Amino acid sequence: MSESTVMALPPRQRFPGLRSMLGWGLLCSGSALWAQGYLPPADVSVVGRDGSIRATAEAALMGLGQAREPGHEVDFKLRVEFRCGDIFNPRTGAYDRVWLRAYSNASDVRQVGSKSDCATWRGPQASSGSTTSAGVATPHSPFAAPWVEIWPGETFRLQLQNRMVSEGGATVDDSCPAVIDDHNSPHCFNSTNMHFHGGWVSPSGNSDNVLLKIDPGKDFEYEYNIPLDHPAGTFWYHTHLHGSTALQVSSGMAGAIVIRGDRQPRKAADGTIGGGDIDILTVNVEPGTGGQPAQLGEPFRERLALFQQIAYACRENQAADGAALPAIKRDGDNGPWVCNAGQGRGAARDVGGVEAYGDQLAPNSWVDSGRFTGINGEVHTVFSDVRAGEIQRWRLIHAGVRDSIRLRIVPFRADAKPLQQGADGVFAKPALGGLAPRDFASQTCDMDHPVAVVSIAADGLTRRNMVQRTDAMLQPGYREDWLVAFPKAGDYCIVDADRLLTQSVVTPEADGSNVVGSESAATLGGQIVGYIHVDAAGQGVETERAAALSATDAPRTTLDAVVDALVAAAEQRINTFALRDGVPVTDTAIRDHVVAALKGEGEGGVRGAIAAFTKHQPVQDAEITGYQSLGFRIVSTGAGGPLGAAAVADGANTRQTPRPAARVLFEVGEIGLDLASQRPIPLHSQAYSADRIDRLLTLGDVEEWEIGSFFAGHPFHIHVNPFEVVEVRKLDAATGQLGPDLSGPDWIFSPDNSAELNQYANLKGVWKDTLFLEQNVFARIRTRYERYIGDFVLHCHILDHEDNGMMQNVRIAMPAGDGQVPDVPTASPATSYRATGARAHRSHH
Ligand SMILES: [Cu+2]
Repeated sequence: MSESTVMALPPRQRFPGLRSMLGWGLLCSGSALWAQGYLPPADVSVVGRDGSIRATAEAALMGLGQAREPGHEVDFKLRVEFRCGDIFNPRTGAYDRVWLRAYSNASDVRQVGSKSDCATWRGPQASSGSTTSAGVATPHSPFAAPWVEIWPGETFRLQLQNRMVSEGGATVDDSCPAVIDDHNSPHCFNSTNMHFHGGWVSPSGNSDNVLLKIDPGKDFEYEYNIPLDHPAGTFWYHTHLHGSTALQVSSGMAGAIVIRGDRQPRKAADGTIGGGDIDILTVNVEPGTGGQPAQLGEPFRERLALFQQIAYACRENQAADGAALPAIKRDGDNGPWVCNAGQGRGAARDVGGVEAYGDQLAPNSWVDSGRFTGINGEVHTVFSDVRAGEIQRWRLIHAGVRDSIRLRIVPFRADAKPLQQGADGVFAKPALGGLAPRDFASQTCDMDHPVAVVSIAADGLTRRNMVQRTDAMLQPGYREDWLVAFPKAGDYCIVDADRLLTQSVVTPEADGSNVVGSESAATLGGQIVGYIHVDAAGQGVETERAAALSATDAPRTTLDAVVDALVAAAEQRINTFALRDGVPVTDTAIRDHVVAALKGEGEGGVRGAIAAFTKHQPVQDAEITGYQSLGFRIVSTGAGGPLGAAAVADGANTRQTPRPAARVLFEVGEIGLDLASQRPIPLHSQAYSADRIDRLLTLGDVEEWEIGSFFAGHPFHIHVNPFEVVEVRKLDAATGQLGPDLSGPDWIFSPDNSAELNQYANLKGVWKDTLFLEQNVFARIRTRYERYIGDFVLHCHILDHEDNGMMQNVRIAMPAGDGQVPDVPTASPATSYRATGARAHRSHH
């Protein structure tokens, strides 16, 4: 045995009491402390190990934060069915009735059997209003799926029961023809399947296999084996059947998967320290002295925010001549979508639904709708159970379809009316009172004084360095983990701040016709998406921290406050127990390394460095075995005119709408090089075919990909193996030159437009599974094809683009003895941008 072997912390189960014996924090198997001090997000239900959904107060009793032995199963039955419910409408201050495809706990009793019953249902409205007080769950909107918690080494067994049946109980789906002549036209709205987004699990068989189709009336049992070396972090699950993905996700069919971990950092043979779970540092170790201090030794309290765009619409009774579906009801000719609340004698209550692509899930549809991005199945959720000076971990998941979110937390304006808390402890949701959403936000929220937050993870994977920021640009599929400490008690807005259309998934139209109300053609956003009510600080460290953060003279930064807290945790909780020649000794090398890195005294000198808690090490040049390129584009066939106009017809090729003469195609291909102009051009670009393997990759290879977008912005997402962002550059359309690398640590603001931010800042070296590509942006990413073989997909995470064909089949195959993989029919020989001179092209910069 080498002289300085530092052992990982032995599993607690085999050495009971070891941790407390060595002073590594409080071991507590009793439930009372957990319940008192560590509430899981009060906003969602939780799937426990035995598969039951627990109300959130109960969930606190289930021992969150305690390691479990490998080999356990989280066994859960999830039903997909139409559900009746209510969604808050801030324009009216009332709730709109909806009938949506939704996930629900299979043990729940169905309350409403049909859409017509839903109209008259005296439903859960009274209790669906808030997700707030004291961790007591309210029976809330069903339009967010339960939060699943897993530990590495566990099996997540998920029985999916497809109970999406038509009004009479029939399993026949009239959107699902017996013979599907065009797989890239949305179809089969009542068929479904499941995807474990970001999970490093097998894509085959009963695991994360999105090529399966689960038809109405059928059950299927998924089995996800979470490997022991799976990173801990924030992941999610959602439906992923090509043809109905956007429609179902936009009905709320998405939920969070939180993988927990308590692994100590370890030293690899090459001396690299890594592989720890940041969770062991996100713990309160500094005692308070009374009041309601954070409980010693307990994890920072967590909040989960699953952002959704539920694009429900109510329709007129009669379809116009030639139209398959009646028009969407709206306020005036171009106002927001409306639903009749059915107040007054004889008035029929409208029931909203998500039933079409052409007018409901298209490039301009979300902005056109005037609907509001919701959180955890609700619109304008009020978060409470936050104290000033308390550090909380916020897990953010963009589970929406049709909008980007520039997320920012800002305080209420001094002259704004505070949130009103009812006798039941529930905060009332303010109504807009006739104001446009942007005007309401600017009258309520102090947009110019954002709360600084510290980002510790992107797409569930812990960053190498914590980053303090005020904004996160969340694109569909993205996740962010934040450590948040509010400087003062009071009310705060969660806003979607101003952002440029070009940075967004909303495709601009030249005349601005795809924006309504107070939105301008240049920018979107400026709206409230939720609220936070912050209570006074607890005693001790919380009071001190809040005072330091809110000091008028030289306030402390959030990053400094977080570094202090994590250093204190590291000093208590990083293992210093080692065996040297079989003899227990104290070895502080790893602890000292972690503390120095946090303080900015380690290699690189970056304050807040946490690379010891990352799984993925940077891909070195020498590792690279090959290259791939990928380009997204939207094209119009026939006399469709320029691409900008063509995009208007996006999604119109549904069963509801006669197919236009000029077909819009959503394609993925490679990046070629135009030799004359020396510019990147689309190569071998085509829409999805289920029968074609577009990329044949070899297990064990390490490749660099060049990925870009030739028209509109698209979030690139690939299943199974995440990728490292190496660089991001924008092509100057005028000169054909690539601009500077945008992925460095600098925010780059345009001097004349405050809405412009660089959404790629601080992404260099970050591992992700989804990366938004603005039009003409080209990124280099690197990835290792590790452990898993099988067929899976990559696609644009604007999910109606995916349904329309912006997807490829990928196969990772086992190499034969000669190192080659067996032949399969592939799209084309790979003659890529890189292979034809892209390196030279790049090297000009
Ligand atoms: Cu796209």
